[in-house]
Amino acid sequence: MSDLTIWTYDWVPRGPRGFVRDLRLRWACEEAGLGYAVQTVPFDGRETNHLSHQPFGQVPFLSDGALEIFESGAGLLHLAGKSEKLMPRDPAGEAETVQWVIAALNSIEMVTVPWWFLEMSGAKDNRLAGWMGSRLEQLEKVVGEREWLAAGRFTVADLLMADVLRVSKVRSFGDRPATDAYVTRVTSRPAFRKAHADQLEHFAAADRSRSAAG
Ligand SMILES: N[C@@H](CCC(=O)N[C@@H](CS)C(=O)NCC(=O)O)C(=O)O
Repeated sequence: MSDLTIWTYDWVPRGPRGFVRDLRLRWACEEAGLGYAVQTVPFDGRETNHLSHQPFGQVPFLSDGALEIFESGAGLLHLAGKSEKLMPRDPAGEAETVQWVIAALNSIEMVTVPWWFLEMSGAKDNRLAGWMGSRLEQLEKVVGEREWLAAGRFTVADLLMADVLRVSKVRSFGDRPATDAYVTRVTSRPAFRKAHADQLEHFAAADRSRSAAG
């Protein structure tokens, strides 16, 4: 019996389904064969209703017994500490994995998310396009030269980078065949497919109970 609980929203609109970041933690647990439960906080009133668990009112957060961790990257590193399947144990392999986890968050997602928000807001001239293009081009070179980001094997860094990159608007921004192949390779893993299907089912079940409640 595991003490791991992944916390997500009780419901979200259709748009973000399949992309809510609890999927990162589900996916890591599936890869590692770690048992976990999923529990929810209300989506309505999220700005204020669970700030003691996630100070920005967001999800996911992870609990492991009495320990609680917010930020999906921190949750992933916590899970990686439990399983060599997510991160090698030799110092060089571990350092490389952590480095690429931070790069996924702080060099790539730090650009893709604000770029995506501007796109979604209908900005005609997205002023982040140049920055976004150069980061994605640099990454294209990296994944053109290696199959996995760190330690010559799948790690939690690939899980996170692929999750950042698989967003459809990001995928359709420019032609980057090595990155396309990389994202396809990582998201073809059975653990991703299960985590993705489970998240979709979680929110479909939420729809059903909302309509049953009238
Ligand atoms: N940096 C945070 C970002 C979390 C995040 O953006 N969560 C989204 C769902 S994927 C959310 O809760 N959005 C609702 C909101 O911001 O009000 C992490 O990686 O955990």
